[in-house]
Amino acid sequence: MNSVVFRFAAAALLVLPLCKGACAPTGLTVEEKLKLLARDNDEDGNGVVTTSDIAYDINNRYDTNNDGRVDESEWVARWTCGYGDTKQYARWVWGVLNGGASYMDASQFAGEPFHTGIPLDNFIATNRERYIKFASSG
Ligand SMILES: [Ca+2]
Ligand SMILES: [Ca+2]
Repeated sequence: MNSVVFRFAAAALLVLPLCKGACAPTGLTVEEKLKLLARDNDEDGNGVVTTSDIAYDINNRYDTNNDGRVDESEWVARWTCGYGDTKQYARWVWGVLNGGASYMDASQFAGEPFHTGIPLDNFIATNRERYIKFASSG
């Protein structure tokens, strides 16, 4: 193997775990979690959460077995690792968003409001309300 290819392969091995494996610290405040959610759900940074932002997030941060869809265990793994949330909260959000279905995939986010895009402030406000609602549900 020539040294350029070797260095590229070595760099890829270093970066890969950071893409799917690096976890947020536990004990983040809600506002800190919301900043991470904003970053992860507006991949292109244009201030709007769109179908393509969500597809990127699902494919690169949730679908760890690369079968094109997200199951509850992948969802829970992402929320506990990515945001330091509890499994209980992750499962609750899964239920809120997925309505009892077994899988989630990017096609579910192809229509409105994601087609036009959700302003990031609204997206964050919705997620803030979920944290508050869950905390108050005991
Ligand atoms: Ca965007
Ligand atoms: Ca999957």
